[in-house]
Amino acid sequence: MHAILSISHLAWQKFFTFEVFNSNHLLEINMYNTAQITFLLLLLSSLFALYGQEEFNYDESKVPQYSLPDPFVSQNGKLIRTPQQWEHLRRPELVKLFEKHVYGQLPKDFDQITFSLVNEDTQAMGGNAHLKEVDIRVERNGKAITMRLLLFVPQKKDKPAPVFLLITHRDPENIDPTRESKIDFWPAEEMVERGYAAAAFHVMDVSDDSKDTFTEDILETLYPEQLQMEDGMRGLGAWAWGAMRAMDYFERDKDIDASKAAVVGHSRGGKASLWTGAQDTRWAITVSNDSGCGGAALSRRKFGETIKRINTNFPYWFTDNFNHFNDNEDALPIDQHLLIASIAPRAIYVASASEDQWADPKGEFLSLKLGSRVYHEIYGIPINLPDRLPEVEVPLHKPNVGHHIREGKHNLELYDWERFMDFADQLYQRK
Ligand code: GTR
Repeated sequence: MHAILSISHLAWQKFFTFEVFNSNHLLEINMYNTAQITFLLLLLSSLFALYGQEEFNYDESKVPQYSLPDPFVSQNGKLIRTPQQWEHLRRPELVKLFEKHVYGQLPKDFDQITFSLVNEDTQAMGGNAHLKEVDIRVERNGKAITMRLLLFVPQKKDKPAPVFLLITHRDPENIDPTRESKIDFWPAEEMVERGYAAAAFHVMDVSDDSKDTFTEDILETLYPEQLQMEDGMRGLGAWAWGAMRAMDYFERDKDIDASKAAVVGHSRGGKASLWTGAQDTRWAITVSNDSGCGGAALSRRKFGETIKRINTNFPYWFTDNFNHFNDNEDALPIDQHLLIASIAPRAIYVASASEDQWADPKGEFLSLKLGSRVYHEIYGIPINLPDRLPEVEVPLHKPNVGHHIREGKHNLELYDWERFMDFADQLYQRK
């Protein structure tokens, strides 16, 4: 390494040997060094490629041997067979394990919550929807934060309406209440057309998606003690907390059928939606889109993004304890199939994109297949997912368990939403 650094030092010195001819503004690079520079760049890029291959595997044959914790055996070795045992023993213990090692605690206590309708339009979307912009103000120990919930309720369909809530970290333009911007990332018009209320909130209202500012809002204001704890709440947990406050509102709005509410998230939002669904049994459907590492994908496969990489790049998403599993996945007492299992028997939908290998579509499907055994073996819901990864754009819609792989890149698109709505139609027996 030292040798490489010395070569590179020399080369950079030469690279920057310019001769400037002020008179005619010509800049001339010392060409006799180009051969050495080219050699050096080639050397460096092959070193980076080597490192890349080592750290991020995209080769199925290089997935390590692994064994996964069993959903049906409790921590003290008890066999889990009945819904009673699942709901009172295994599921709570799994949620606790995810709190301790992955996402951190999710404090649910506060002193007061108030909802204010700050803007509405009963003729939104050309009369098809009732727009409500609601400020949700939460107070604890004399301090308060406010998050904004955006909601379009269909006007021309039966009410109360089932609802899809999107947790979003992307440009707020994606959830434009004026609808001057209509982006397929949140196709509110299509949802309304199909009789669903479209709801969304931006994560920056509860915890900014930035390592420098994520503590502002709920962490410093409402739950500062969490920041001192190794298993304290961090960014993803705060976003799940936000989704739960949106649910608090749905339960009070007579236009919304809160018993038919789906929480949806893309990528980092998908990790948060899974955590929401595992924590909060009020959600009828939990949807994860391209959630990958720390979301639906099995960590032990080490395919695409790894725990070490995600903790390094996004140190504010997971609780501090998650760092213990950097390059140490086998030591985890859980894997992500058990997060999916924790959502059972409520419905779960996992969506992937064919070109999104970073998020490991196969690992996401395996996790869904293994986690969804709970529906079958504990609740007797006939779900037995195939061994093979389903074909691209051949959705698999079983009772309570949905899956598809969209053709294309890492994104949330109209195709994905249409499948989520098909699945909800089937679950709620709507046309
Ligand atoms: C990536 C990150 C993923 C995923 C994604 C996203 O950079 O590595 O885990 O969350 O961002 O949120 O789009």
